[in-house]
Amino acid sequence: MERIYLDNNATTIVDPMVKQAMEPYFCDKYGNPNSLHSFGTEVHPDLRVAMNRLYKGLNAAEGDDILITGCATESNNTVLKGVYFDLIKNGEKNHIITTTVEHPCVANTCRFLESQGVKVTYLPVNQDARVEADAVRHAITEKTALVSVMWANNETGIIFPVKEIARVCRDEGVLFHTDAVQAIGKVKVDVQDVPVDFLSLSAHKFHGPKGIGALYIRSGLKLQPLLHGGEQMSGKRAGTLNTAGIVGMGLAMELASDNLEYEATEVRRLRDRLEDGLLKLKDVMVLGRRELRVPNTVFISVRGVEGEALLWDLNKNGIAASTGSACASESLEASPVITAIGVGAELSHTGIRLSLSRFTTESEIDRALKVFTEAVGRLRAISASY
Ligand code: C6P
Repeated sequence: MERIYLDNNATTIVDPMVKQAMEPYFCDKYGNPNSLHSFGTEVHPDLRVAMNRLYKGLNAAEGDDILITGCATESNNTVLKGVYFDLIKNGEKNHIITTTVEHPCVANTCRFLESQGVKVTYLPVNQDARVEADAVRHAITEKTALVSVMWANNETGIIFPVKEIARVCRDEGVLFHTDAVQAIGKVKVDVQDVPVDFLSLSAHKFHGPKGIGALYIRSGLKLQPLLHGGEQMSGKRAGTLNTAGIVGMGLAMELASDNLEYEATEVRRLRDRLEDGLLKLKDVMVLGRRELRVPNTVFISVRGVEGEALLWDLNKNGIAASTGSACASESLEASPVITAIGVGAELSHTGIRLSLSRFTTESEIDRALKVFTEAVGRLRAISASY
């Protein structure tokens, strides 16, 4: 049976060009970039190319920093804990503002910081499933050290008004961090246009490899390192550099930028085709207005059908989707994001996230639609609540 992958917000296929570009760094150019001999130094030009691609992809300025990390989870931890050690622990400030719909690597780090005495405000989302800049402005006090609001939500695909929020933070003299994991490769992410102070990303969400991410840090800002050790990355993040990963992430970033137009037109067209087809089913609800979402994501609640049951049926018939974020897939609780959006208890367990990529084809969408429709019919026929 042909399998169809519609879970690209969990992870993406590595672009074959990225895979090929990474290949030499395993058995040929395998030197440690910090070694002084030729095995180490021969990879320096390749790392420079990769770093330039990251700078270009984000439109970062020369003086800005891009720290290489192991993943976005590490990037987000670095910002939140770095700000805690730099500005909160022994300083005047004691307050962080975030939202109720962040990924667990922000939410749970905030909870940890609360256990250390930090005051955290979790801003609720409005009927559009977003947090507006005014709500951020009202929450800022003279004690606020940092605002952390995601660029786009991983479960709903909703894009947050990060440009306005960044401006508010600038006006108020508060640092602004955004988790842009689900925005890179889907919409333009430009750190000159959106004046963020810190921005997190993960390569495997935009057809790069797993185990490599980055943290953008605006020029002039410093953060306590999360990982202490050697002098790699000028001591800002210790640990031997993942040469293959950096090369792969650099190329993946360039390809993501090159494909933004395709994403905005063709991926969006396929997502809309899928969504329009799903909306023909009776008693379904799609979360969030289309124009506010990244082009690849649809989150749909199907009345009378448990999300897990639908996921199981879809998987049995070759369709890979998810009920929410992959890292919470073992929990039978309703997703905190979906609960925060306030769809009501009846619908909170019925959601399915379908997420496309530039590798998704029209025939895959048509087959997925057919399988989904049949699965809903089967499950509703045996549902006690429908
Ligand atoms: N979300 C999902 O299914 P890592 O695992 O560190 O590469 O990325 C973490 C992460 C951080 N922020 C956002 C907005 C994310 O979506 C993710 C990963 C996946 O939604 C896996 S849980």
